[in-house]
Amino acid sequence: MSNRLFLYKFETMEMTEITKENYGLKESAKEVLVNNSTGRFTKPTDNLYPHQWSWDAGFIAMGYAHYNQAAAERDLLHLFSGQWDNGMVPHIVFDDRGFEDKYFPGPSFWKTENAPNTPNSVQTSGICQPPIHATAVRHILCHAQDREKALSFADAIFPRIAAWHDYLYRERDKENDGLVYIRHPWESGQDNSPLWDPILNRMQLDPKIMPSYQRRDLGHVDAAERPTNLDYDRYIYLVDFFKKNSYNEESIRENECPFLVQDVLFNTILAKANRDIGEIAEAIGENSEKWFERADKTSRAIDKKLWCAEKQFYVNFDLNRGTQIHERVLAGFLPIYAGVPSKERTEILFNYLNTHCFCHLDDKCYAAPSYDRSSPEYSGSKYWRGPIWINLNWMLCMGLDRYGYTDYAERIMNSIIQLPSMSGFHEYFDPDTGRGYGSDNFSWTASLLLDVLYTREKSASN
Ligand code: 2M8
Repeated sequence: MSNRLFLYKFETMEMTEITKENYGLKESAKEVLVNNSTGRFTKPTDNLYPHQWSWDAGFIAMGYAHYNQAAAERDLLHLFSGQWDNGMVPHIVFDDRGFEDKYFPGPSFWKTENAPNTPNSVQTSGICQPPIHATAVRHILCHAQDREKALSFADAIFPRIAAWHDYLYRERDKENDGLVYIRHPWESGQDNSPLWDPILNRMQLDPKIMPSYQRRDLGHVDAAERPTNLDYDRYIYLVDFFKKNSYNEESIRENECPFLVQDVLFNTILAKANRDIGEIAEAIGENSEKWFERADKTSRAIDKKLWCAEKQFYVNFDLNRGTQIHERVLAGFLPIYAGVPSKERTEILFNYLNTHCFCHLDDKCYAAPSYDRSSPEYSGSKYWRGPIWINLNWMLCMGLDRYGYTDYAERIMNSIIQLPSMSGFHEYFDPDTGRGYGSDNFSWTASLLLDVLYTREKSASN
């Protein structure tokens, strides 16, 4: 452990106290997951998100993997029960109780049952989210309490994950450059990130064709912490556009989908997941070559097409305009999570991360905010426009560790422990005060905290 870890004092608690508190914290985190479990899957939180979300399921499995392998496997199998015939894993698998009064848009708005390719007995949304699932399955294999069972689970889910990745390369990489596109901000998982402002602002909506709808999220969380109504109009317009195109990828493209983006984070997660499915393939005696080749191809493409030489940062690419989108969001550092950049490029990135714009090691800030705090649009409490998100920081931590920036990685791990113990298991946190925002009892905040605690315990006992 580095000296800095011992020197660094949290605002309210020292490291020794954090260690003492770990047991209680672990039990509280497990309780969050127990309370969010429906018996068939674990929802992100009660009320605000009453269904199963795709990348949440992956992050939730990372925590379960250490102590409740059965729940990790159950959740992923439940998610894949909603997989479409074309391989797409939908971003929401709806609870069959519908909960239309709690969550919008629910199954009656998506109406995916009218589209070809959708599963018969499970209701789902018609878009996807970042493909973290192979990484979650590898995590289960690495931390299995019952290795035999984990191998047979991996064997069973392997063809489904393979079909999911095949879908992405077949349907979403039309330029065959190794980068897949997303077609809705929700597909990125970073819903109202400033990344999407230029495209959403360009969308002129015709009120005559806008469907009427009622937001439900504002009944659970303060409007100041959620996307605006203007954002929501665009989200819903896009869903309606997909529905009118029968969720057919080709016609969505041919009819000029206004939102087509090669997103850094989505492709980074895909590159890493390809490597992980390659390792799963090796563990179960399948051919791994194709997956490692895809990992390399996507990594090279991120490093080439999504690197902005002028800004010295990774940025998104707007396929409709044929231009990069220059926004300084935390996701721009995350190619380090998939081992994409060279050491030299990583040093450039680190020198920017380690400033007041994000979080300087000598500052009294918590983990890294989701958006450059020197930007005029930055807000410490508004959803994906500044607050700390535990999942992004967890990936950042893996990346920093991989390139040897261990002091910073430990600092982030400490914050992943500190923030929930100080403010509760919130969805996101203010980078300066550590105050929690959004929903409370949020599953991936709890599960990734559990992952950090168990991983630390294991490395201390080795
Ligand atoms: C948020 O997104 C959903 C739409 O998918 C919403 O606001 O209704 C995002 O934070 C997303 O990343 C997350 O997966 C989802 C559930 O936690 O909530």
